[in-house]
Amino acid sequence: MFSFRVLKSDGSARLGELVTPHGVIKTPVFMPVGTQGTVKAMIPSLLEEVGAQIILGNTYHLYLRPGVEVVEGAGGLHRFIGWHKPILTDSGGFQVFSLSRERNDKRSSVKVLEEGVEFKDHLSGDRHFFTPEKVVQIEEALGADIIMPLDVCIEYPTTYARAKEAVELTIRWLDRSIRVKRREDQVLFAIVQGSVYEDLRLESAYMSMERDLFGYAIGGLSVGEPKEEMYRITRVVCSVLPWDKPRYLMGVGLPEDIVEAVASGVDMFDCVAPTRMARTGTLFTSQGRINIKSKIYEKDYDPPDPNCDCYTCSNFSRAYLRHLYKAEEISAYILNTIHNLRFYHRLMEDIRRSIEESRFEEFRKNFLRSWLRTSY
Ligand code: PRF
Ligand code: ZN
Repeated sequence: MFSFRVLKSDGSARLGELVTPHGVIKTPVFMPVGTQGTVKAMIPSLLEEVGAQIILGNTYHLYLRPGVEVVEGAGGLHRFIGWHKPILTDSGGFQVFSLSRERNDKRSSVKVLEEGVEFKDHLSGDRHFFTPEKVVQIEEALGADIIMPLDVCIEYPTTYARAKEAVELTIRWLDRSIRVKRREDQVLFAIVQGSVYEDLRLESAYMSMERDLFGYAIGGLSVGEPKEEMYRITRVVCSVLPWDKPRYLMGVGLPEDIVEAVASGVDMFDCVAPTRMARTGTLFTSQGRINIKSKIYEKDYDPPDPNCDCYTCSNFSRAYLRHLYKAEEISAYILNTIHNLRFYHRLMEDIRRSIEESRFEEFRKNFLRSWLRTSY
C-alpha cells in the first residue's frame, strides 16, 4: 500500500515518488497546513487547483475540537473534510509545547513526564494528558495516511542536558508508539530531535534508524535558532539518514529554507507561512515578497505576479486585491491564499524539474540570488 522510491538525484537533492492508499506524491513536496481539518481560506477543489498533493492535519486540534468521535463517525478524516488525497497528521508534540506556552501562565501549563505530557489546552484551559499510545490511537481513529509519533520538541536555546533528555524520551515514546500501532493502511515516521547539538542529532538519527520506520522527520528546528544552525543540522541529519526513505523537515519554511533543505536531501515540508502571511497581505511573487496593503498598489492594475498562472493572478489586479484587503472582505484572504499556495507549489514543481534535468545546483544559485535580493 505504501512505497517510496528515489527516482533521480542531483547532488544530495532527490526526486522521489511516495505511494499511499490515497494517491501518489511527487517529492520534494510542500504540504499546506490544515490544522483544524481545513487549510484556512481554502476548500478542497481550490487546493487541487493550486497543485496540493497532500495536506497536514493536527491531532492536537482535532482531538480538542470537534473530537475524535465526530471524525470517526464521518468515516475518518478524509471523508469528514472532503479531501480524498493523502493526509499527514502531526502528533501534537509541537502544539502542546507551543500553544500551552502561549497561555503564558508560567511554565506549569506543560508537564513532561516519562508517561506522557500534561497540558492545558488553548481553548478552554482544561487539563489533558497525552501519552504516545493515546496519540497513536487518536491518529488511527482519524485515519491519516502518514502519522507522527508524540515527541518532545525542545525550545531554543536550550542546554545540552535538556536536549539530551528530550532525545532519549522521544525515542522511548517512539518505541511505545510502534508497539501500539495497529492499522496497516497508515505509516509512522520517527522524529529526530537534539536541538543544535550535532552529536545528539546523530544519536537521535541512529537510534531512530534502528527502529526501521517508513520515514524520518527532523523536528525541533525553526524554533528561533539562526538560519545557519537550521541548515547545518539539516545537512548533518540528512547525511546519515537512509537514502531510500523519505525525509520530512517539520514546520519549514520560507522559500529560501526549502531550497536549501532540498539541497541537503529533504523530501517533505510543511509551513504556515504561505497561508498565514496571505492573511496579513504578504504575497510571495517571482519579484520577491510584496505587501498588498501598501499605498503604492492603490492604482496598480497589474496582476500580483505577472509570472503566475493562478486564478488570482489570471483575474485580478494588485489595486483590486489591495481594495479587498482594506475593506476586510473575506475574498481578500481567499485570493491571497490561492496565490501564495500556488507560488509554493510552483516552486516545488520548479525544484523537481531542475532535479529531473540535473540542474538543481544552478536553479538553487539563481533562485537564491534573485529571491534574497528582492525579498529582503
Ligand atoms: N515536532 C512535531 N511537530 C513539529 C515540530 C516538532 O519538532 C516542528 C518543529 N519546527 C514543527 N512541527 N511533532
Ligand atoms: Zn498568482
